Amino acid sequence: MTDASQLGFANLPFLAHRKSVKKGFEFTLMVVGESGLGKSTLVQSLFLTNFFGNKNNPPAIERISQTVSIDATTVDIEEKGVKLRLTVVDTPGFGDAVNNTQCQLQQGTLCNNWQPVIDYVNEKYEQYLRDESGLNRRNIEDHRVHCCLYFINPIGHGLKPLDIEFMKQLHHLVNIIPVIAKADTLTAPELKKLKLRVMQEIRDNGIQVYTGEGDDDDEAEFRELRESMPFSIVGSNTLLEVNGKRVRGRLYPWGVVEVENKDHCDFVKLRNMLIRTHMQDLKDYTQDMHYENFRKKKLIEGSPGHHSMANVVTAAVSGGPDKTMVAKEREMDELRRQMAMLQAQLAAQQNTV
Ligand SMILES: Nc1nc2c(ncn2[C@@H]2O[C@H](COP(=O)(O)OP(=O)(O)OP(=O)(O)O)[C@@H](O)[C@H]2O)c(=O)[nH]1
Ligand SMILES: [Mg+2]
Repeated sequence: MTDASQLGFANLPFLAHRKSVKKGFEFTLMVVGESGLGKSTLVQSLFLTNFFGNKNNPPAIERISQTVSIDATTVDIEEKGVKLRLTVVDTPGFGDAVNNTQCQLQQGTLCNNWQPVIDYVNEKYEQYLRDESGLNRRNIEDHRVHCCLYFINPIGHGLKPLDIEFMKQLHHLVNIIPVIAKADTLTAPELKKLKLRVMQEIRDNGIQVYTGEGDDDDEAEFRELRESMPFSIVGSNTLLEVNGKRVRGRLYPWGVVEVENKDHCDFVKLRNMLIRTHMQDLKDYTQDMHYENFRKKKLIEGSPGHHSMANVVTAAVSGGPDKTMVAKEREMDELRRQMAMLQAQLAAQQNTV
């Protein structure tokens, strides 16, 4: 059992492997969404709660200013000798309604707010791919984004066109978990209604959010995840006194909304899910689906017959007879990649002899 001040990642089954224990593991979380929805506040809430064992040393309250660039913060956490390197990537929120309208009017299309985010995710895949085919393959640092929290405006009565477009641009690239921002501004029935509406819109628009695969063993956990989605979030960088205890929360005339109270919002549920129950699954899905797609695309782009390959792909898509050609090209690419890796390994061995 873990006590409240521990994250519980030391008990993850995959850590039974001695190597993982020694080396530790890496996890990167990204926050995206409209400006002013509390992304930076949540990042701070994540880093400042007793989550990281610093409950006896609460930091001074700081005013959070608007985020203007993509900003990654990394913390090393150790629990029972197991190391976790957690990185949280904060991104600038996209514009307010006025700016977006102007943008649509000027360009006849929605602003391309997602490009820096997409570039960031791709850059990390690119870096991993380079390292993977390099000589120092054993010590690769994994900076890939394993999970993206997508913030939804609580007063929007559902998804905005920009949310839909943004998520569509991202869902094949990274695991998306939608969250309702500033949940303290809604009543319980309003929140319930909004949650249902958002999930319906996500389904209607063919957006694939992360729900985990789920097998018999962890069925209950996956069910809980699906039922809680989109998670309701309250963030705060203020410590308040409630019943003699110092808690992170937001003060209202009628009382305090506590970030870490399960009856007030889903913050703790989300945190447990990310760090304890679904971290490995999020990492696996990133590796097996998102990164693998990226790698294949790169192989096709990088192959000598890229242009003829593009024609082959087009022919195959349009129902032409060359589907086997595409498969053969892919096989060849894979062989080329494996050859390159073997050569790199051989070279590394020769260097160490
Ligand atoms: N009511 C309420 N207010 C919040 C919550 N989280 C943040 N805020 C407030 O919302 C304002 C904006 O918060 P930020 O964390 O800067 O928002 P952001 O999403 O990072 O904004 P950008 O950096 O512009 O993208 C601040 O005044 C916060 O105190 C919340 O859960 N509930
Ligand atoms: Mg911010």
